Amino acid sequence: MNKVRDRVALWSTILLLGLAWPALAHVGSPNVFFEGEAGPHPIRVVIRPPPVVPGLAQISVRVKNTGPHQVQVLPVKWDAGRKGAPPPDSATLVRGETNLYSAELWFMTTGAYGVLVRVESSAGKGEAIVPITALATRRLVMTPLMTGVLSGLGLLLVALLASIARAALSESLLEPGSLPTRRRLRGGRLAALAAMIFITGALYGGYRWWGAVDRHFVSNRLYRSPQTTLTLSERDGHRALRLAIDDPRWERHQRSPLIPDHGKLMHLFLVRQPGLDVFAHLHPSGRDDRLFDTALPPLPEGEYLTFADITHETGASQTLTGRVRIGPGASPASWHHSEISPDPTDAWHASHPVGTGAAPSPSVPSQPYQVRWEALSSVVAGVDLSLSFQVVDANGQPAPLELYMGMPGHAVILHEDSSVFTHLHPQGTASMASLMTFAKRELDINAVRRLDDLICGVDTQESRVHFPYAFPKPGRYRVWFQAKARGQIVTGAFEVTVAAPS
Ligand SMILES: [Cu+2]
Repeated sequence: MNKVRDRVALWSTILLLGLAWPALAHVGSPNVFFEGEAGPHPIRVVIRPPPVVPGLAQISVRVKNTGPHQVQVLPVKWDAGRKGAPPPDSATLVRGETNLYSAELWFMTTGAYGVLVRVESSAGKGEAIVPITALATRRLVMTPLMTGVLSGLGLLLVALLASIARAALSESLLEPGSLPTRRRLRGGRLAALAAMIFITGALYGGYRWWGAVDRHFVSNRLYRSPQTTLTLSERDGHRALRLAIDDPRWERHQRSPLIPDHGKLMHLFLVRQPGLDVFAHLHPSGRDDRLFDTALPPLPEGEYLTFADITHETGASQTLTGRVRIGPGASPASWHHSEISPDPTDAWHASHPVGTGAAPSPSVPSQPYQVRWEALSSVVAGVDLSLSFQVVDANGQPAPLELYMGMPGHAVILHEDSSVFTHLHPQGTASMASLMTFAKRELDINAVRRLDDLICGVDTQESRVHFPYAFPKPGRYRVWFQAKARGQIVTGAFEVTVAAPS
């Protein structure tokens, strides 16, 4: 039986080592969306990460001007650069389409990648880079069928091995046609027994080894959102929130210097449970590389889920998850802090609980501007969409937008059961710090300048902001949009029910 277990263990190991899901900074939303330019070509790129690493990612590139185009894609590992990358793959035109190209790309190891997209046509040529972080996030279990088949084969092998040992001693030296003596027969049985003892020992060794490999994978290689602990403290009437990254895995493996995204080391989102009715977007400052403090706005009491977006200097980005209870009155001063002034880009918003459609609760800070979400005819999981928002004033007139942290707008998407969390920009799902890190490393200076213009110089007179996205699974979602109009941060909360694909 141990042989069976060993075969099972061996195959599990092979499958397990091969199985690694590239994931994003985001929670439960692995696909990467990018909207930008490759030279004179406006493009929209979707990368569907492979189920295994090494594995094939599906890449689709829609070029929004007339072709024919030549589209090439190339994955560039953050520490290897373009010189360490294989030759680029050509994307092929999808049948029945005039400007949609698709390709498959190998991701050989986990870590931060930039996917170079090169587009050439009679209009000229240009490149864009799309960051993606490949990480192992799932552990495969073997199906009962596979277990049965491998167990049967394993048993057969054990029986064959024992019979070979028996035959070797009792029959191998016999003349053709003669019978083994009684002594040889007994020797054969002893050999079979010795072989069984040897196999049992070997299988037990394999079983122990497998257990160690599995534990190492689970505790070191399998990616989980690093856990954080949040504590509240009040001193002299100032409430402050401290986020501590106290995941032992962070200490061991994931610690690498952070870089600011939109000028902030951390973007911390708080969402009240279970109604997802109160939303805050705060910017803690780092006290050291695992403690982050921020002033707390006057949020109503309740249980809050927290999502903290950070970007590493490798270009990899992560979302750290946690929860915190905000009490009704004063909180004890649990850690020492002097007055922490709120960041001017911090904002919070309250709306009706998701699914109720009730009137906004009275704690809503009054806003001189309103956000409108352009209705979508139908929203189906996995279908590419453009989420479009507009900010209007009290008279319904478009409000001129200013850049809010270097962007015309930000969108945050959360599934009702909090299994999906995404922070979007008009350029897509990538953190802008990742995008700029890869662009500066891999693109020429003109392309970097162009990207910079694109990110910071979007025409905001229209007061409309679009985000590329596809909801990863069916269910009810809350979507927040944030922008800045005449110096005021404007937040709008919406909900959408996403249907299962038919
Ligand atoms: Cu932020």
